[in-house]
Amino acid sequence: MASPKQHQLQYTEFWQARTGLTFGVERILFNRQSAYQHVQVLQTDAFGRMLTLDGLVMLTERDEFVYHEMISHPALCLLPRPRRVLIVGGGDGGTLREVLRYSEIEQVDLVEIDEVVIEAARTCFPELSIAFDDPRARLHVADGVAFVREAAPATYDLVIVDSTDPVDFAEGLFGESFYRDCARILTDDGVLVTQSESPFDYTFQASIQAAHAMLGRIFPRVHMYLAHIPTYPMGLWSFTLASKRLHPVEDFDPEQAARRLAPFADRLRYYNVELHRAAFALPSFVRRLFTEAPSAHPESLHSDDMG
Ligand code: AG3
Repeated sequence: MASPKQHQLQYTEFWQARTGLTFGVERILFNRQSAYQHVQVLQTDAFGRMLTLDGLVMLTERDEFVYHEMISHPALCLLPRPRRVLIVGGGDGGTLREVLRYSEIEQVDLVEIDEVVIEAARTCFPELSIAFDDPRARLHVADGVAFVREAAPATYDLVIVDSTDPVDFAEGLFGESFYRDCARILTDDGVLVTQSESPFDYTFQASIQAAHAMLGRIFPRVHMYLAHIPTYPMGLWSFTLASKRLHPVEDFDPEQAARRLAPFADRLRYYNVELHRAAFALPSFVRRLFTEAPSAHPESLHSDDMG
């Protein structure tokens, strides 16, 4: 009898002590300890190539489109005349690729702290890193917190924070002084979008609430929206859109958005005009994160209590 195919290598991102998502690994394509983090690219059996930073899944070939489309297009279709964009993080190039799809975008500054991430993308993800070669893209290998502190006021229509989880050196990208600098460098209609982890994950609920409260002290409008990302913890992911004036649903003009998307709509695989509204409709447990006090982790879910 033929023996079942066995993987010699597996990779697990642990979400909690012993719970996580495991990938079959065919080969290790890139493996480097940078000054900031452990950067790996793995060839997986089911999700294509996968980029990880310090053991956390950043993207896979198979589902990166969800994250990169959703961190970019809702804001770009909301804004009446987006011209200049700042991406903080995003050294893989995926967010940059989405922003540059719009011919009206004149300049995109991308500030990535870790040049090894850029090198991994150039080596293993040419379909993402090709965006770096666009003449409208300006790549800065620098600390995003310092970059926004030093940038001139009212420079950008959109700031996108495409960061890893709020740990270690990335923590500053989830802090109030950083958000204040983002508000300062945005134009009067400006919008800030950040990736904001999974609302399903107890460990991140408190940081989601804290970030929401901080942003609410700085921006008149703060809204969360959701997308399904199979390879991130819990598979349900959130983004936060903070805006100086525009309401992401009430001020959204579907006809303007459809016109804007028309030249490349057939290349998008997640975002569309109907989905825009749907993404801002939140499940009740997520809505309550913003109306109720942070709760302790429900200990009754712990396996020891199950007998
Ligand atoms: N940045 C957000 C990744 C967060 C994932 N967290 C996790 N796996 N625990 C992705 C960068 C893609 N441009």
